[in-house]
Amino acid sequence: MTITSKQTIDAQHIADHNSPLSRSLESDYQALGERLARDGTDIEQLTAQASTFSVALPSWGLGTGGTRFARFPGQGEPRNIYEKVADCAVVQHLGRATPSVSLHIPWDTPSDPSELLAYTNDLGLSFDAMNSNTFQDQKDQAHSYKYGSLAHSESAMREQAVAHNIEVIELGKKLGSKALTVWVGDGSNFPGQQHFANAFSRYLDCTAEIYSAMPDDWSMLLEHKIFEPAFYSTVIQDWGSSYLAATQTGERCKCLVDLGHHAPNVNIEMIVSRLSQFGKLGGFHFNDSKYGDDDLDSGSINPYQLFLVFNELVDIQNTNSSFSPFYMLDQSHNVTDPIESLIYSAAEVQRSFVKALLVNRQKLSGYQQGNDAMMAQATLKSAYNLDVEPILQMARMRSGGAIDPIQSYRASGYREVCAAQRPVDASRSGSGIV
Ligand SMILES: [Mn+2]
Repeated sequence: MTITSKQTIDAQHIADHNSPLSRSLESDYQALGERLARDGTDIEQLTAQASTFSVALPSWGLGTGGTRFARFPGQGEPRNIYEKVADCAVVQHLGRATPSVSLHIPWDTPSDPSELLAYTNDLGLSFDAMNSNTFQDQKDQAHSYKYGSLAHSESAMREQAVAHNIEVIELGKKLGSKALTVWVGDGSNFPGQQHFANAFSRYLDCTAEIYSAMPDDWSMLLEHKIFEPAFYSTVIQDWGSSYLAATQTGERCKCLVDLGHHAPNVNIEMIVSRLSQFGKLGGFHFNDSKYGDDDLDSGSINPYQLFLVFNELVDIQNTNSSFSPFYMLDQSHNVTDPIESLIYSAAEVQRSFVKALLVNRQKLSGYQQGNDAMMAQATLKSAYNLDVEPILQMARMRSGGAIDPIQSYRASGYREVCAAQRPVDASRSGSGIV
């Protein structure tokens, strides 16, 4: 039995699993170190930087997701926020890149915040940005969000939505959070249904009210989305609307970019650059997609795009040391074990970060200045094409994580123990959920 009473992976299990793998890792690491040294790059410095990288886990990402058609629940799914945090701890203890949890309210509202905070800290985790929800109705809610929330035509709905966001801030203060992420489903399904400017004005008024309720050291993150649940127009549709809203609202109100919330083929890395150039890039939600807002695992479809996004983020970091956006995985795990997907995805995001660190920016700048398109793109590709897996493995092992976290997780028997301790909740097994 490798599960402790706190339902996590035993450190000894990880060490035992690492043991037979460490020799080949040392050898691979040395070979990569020699390869990098030829270009004047110190592998130890890269490994240290890889170790500092972190991305938050979404509290809703630990259960099995679904489409609008169906959801097929997995075994041993977490049934409450404590079990979700316990699963987050497993992801972190094995992968060592995900030390915080981003809570969704009211899906994961704790009855006793201080007890949840103590439990979470005890597992070595903290809380990241808080997420409000005014895109669906809750039981016994006075007013419906069917036709919107912060941009609703009626003041009663707007007031209710503002009050909810302020409650989320108050809860977040008790949990040590420093940011509120606001995404609204407001929009319209038919031309003429909604007056674009009036709806945006109502949204801005409400956002200002929420902003004024935030502590001085908090950030407000506005997440835009091109479509869904509204199909014709959304109030915060694109990065332009998001930038206008963030600028209007205040200095600590910034834009959050979710990889899946754009029209097909949009140049997301350029959006990253534009927003940061004007001090308005506040956060990022990582996932991947083939067709729309698919919420597939990060790097599973277009890893080069993920690299190009990090190429911009590293470039920004190099010129602005205070740049520290809120990073979170925002994925729906429909056919995989969510713990495995989150471990793997966090490593994919971390991999893109490390590869972006390898870009020879001096050379790139020279090629850009000289309009050498071929060599400029080849400079990016040479960083992208390098296999940095030994760096990720070494960073994990040195911080107590697993060299091969997925296999270590499978060998631990954690899911089997959860399956026995957490019977399937029949009420959550039928319809799909986004
Ligand atoms: Mn998102």
